[in-house]
Amino acid sequence: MAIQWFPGHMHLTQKAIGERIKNIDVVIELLDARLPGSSANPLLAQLTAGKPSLKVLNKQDLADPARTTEWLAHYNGLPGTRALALDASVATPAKALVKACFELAPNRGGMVKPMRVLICGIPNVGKSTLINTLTGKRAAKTGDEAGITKLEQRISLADDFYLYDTPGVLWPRIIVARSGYNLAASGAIGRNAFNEEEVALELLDYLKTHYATQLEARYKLSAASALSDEELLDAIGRQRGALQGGKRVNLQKAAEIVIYDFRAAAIGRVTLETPQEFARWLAEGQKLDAKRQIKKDAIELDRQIRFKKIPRPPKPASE
Ligand SMILES: Nc1nc2c(ncn2[C@@H]2O[C@H](COP(=O)(O)OP(=O)(O)OP(=O)(O)O)[C@@H](O)[C@H]2O)c(=O)[nH]1
Ligand SMILES: [Mg+2]
Repeated sequence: MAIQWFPGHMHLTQKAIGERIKNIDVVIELLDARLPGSSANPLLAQLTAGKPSLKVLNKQDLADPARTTEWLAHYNGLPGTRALALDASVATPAKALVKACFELAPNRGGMVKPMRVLICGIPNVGKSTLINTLTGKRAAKTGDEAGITKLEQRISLADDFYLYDTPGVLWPRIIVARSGYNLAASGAIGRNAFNEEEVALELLDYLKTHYATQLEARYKLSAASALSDEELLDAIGRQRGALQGGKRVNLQKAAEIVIYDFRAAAIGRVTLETPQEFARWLAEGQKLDAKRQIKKDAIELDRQIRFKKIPRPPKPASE
């Protein structure tokens, strides 16, 4: 089943960003380097259109370095887009962002025209951590769970440099099914909004194809790619002692282990999508969504006709 998560505070944040953006000089959108395509919020792109912006592939310490290079090349090749990769908790590279902001908005700076930077992105991607690293203080609350920041917060980096921390936002309908799974695996979706077993099976399906060696090493398996996803989850549960009633594998426990290990990079540095894969998934998602919309419109038209709200349209003339 497709994963969706859009609690009330996200709706409010979306509105708040729409208001705030008028007085913002640079937008920093944090992406998760393990799922850059899936973690890019299409709503934010609309809300922040026209503002100088910087994409930061965060958590690069957990991602596959070769794929991070590919994603950076992809984004830096797009018109008007600049991207760099970071580990939000490491100070020196994070400070490069300050310089990048002045390059993007060179007319800002000084007490009369302070630099105003909005930091946005999906839940749990590291926005507040980045702000704390930049300020060198625990100015913003952080935590390893989606939805820690609930309200916008302004933090001064200097007298003429403000950072706005925002609550993580997703979008009302995730049309790429794989994005839903990848977002859940990364920790961007509230823990009650997805089924761990389903997410772990999807994760294993990808890992056995693209990161089989790492998977086999972590769980002492052989020929992981020859196993079905279910067999793989079962074998991992057995290997890790996630058993119930003596011999049966506790699949829920096994799924939690797989997700936990992925989040901690215990399976290795893994990235769940390449620019080409994501472009394909997006095109498929859009096609399915268009079909779904046509069906929905037809049902709505039929409903209106049945309740005699509008006349039935004439049949097309036969040739
Ligand atoms: N390994 C690693 N962990 C990170 C990085 N950046 C943040 N984290 C961790 O990710 C978790 C979420 O960080 P936050 O800064 O609270 O994320 P946020 O984007 O503010 O989240 P919300 O406020 O819930 O939207 C914390 O456990 C951080 O320690 C990074 O670059 N690498
Ligand atoms: Mg936060």
